[in-house]
Amino acid sequence: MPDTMIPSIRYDHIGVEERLGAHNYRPLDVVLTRGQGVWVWDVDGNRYLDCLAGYSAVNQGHCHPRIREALVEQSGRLTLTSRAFRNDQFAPYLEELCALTRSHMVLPTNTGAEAVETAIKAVRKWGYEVRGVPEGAAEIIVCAENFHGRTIAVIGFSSDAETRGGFGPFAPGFRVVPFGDAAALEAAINANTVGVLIEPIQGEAGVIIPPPGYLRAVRDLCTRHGLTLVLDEIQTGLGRTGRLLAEEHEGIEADVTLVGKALSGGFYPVSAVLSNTAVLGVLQPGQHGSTFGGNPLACAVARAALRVLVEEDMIGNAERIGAYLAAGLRGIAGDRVKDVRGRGLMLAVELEAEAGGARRYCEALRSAGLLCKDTHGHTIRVSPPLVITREQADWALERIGAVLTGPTPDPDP
Ligand code: IF1
Repeated sequence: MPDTMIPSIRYDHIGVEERLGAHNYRPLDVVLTRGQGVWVWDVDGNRYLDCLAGYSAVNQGHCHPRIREALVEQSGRLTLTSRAFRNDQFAPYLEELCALTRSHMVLPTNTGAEAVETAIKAVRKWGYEVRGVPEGAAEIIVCAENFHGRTIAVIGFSSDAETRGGFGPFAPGFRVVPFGDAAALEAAINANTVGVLIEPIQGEAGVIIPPPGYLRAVRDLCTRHGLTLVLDEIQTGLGRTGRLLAEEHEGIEADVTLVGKALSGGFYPVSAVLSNTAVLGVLQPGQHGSTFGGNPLACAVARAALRVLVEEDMIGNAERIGAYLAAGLRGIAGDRVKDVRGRGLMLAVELEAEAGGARRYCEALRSAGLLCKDTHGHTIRVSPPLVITREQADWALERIGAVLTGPTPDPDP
């Protein structure tokens, strides 16, 4: 038994983390030590079904053996060259990613926010050089309740006080319109507008699906006005909603698509800016870059992450089990559930305000063996790895139903 398991000399993980770690999160008091597929185990040997999957970064399941093998193999050969030189993983990665996503060009990045920032730079530059917008006047339309990351430019157009409070001043050049309202978006278009940046489904806002036809209307508006449509698929992409990209539900194609999270297989930060038009073509040598972007280790991991996603039919499974799980959640009796939303395995259960807040139910779910995350006070995300089986979904539904129909849990201590 590892020494951290012997009570007499038990390591104080939580105490040390609280003392030495910045408090920019309030995690559940569970200390995880192992993960496999949909399951994770804490240091006391308790097993949990992971219903967050690293905010969709672990779509392929924890420690997927084929992705791990790619990481281990590449880590013994070549990990970082910088883009000052070329490496033998980059071109195959570009070919495979472009073929899968029908893209014409890729700019490799590392985190989601970095991909968003890179897209903002490229779309602005495209606006000046191709669309003829006066330098420095470019505007990008974004939606209220968006979440695109935590960098200064990105939080500057957030409408969430917790995300932006105390971090100003912010970058100009963004115009916020209500999500789901194509008329409001059209009214915001002017001579300086260069693009639109939106999530196909708003994740952090509580898995908000736009009205039918909205994304198609936004696509048509961008085409008609010659604007670049950037879809942030960092959370919705790579199988989460039961399609490779969430845009497929609406039968549209973005001009620029952002992917991240599950591109990593949950092993190593990888993101990418994909372009179906000349937008990325405006970037010339020396005008943009990053130390780790396109490194051979990231490429090897991402190639394996994409391969298993497709070869093991995780996307189809997300569609099938997501529909099954959503039906089961909608079947939960009692008066606490206000709404069940989602597509594929990007699901959310919104509770009535009278239920007392989602956090306390996440605490109770942890005691029942499920790890979920609350968002915006009253909503519980349900987004397990895409490898979840029907039996595991039944196991989860049984426990979610018991918690949501049982006695009101005590508030978080
Ligand atoms: C946190 C949220 C989810 C994203 C979309 C870009 C990014 C994210 C649609 C930036 C990242 C993460 C960040 C993490 C929690 C999580 C999150 F709650 F913050 F909003 F998933 F919904 N676009 N989302 O969802 O990607 O730079 O993090 O790699 O910041 O608390 P990143």
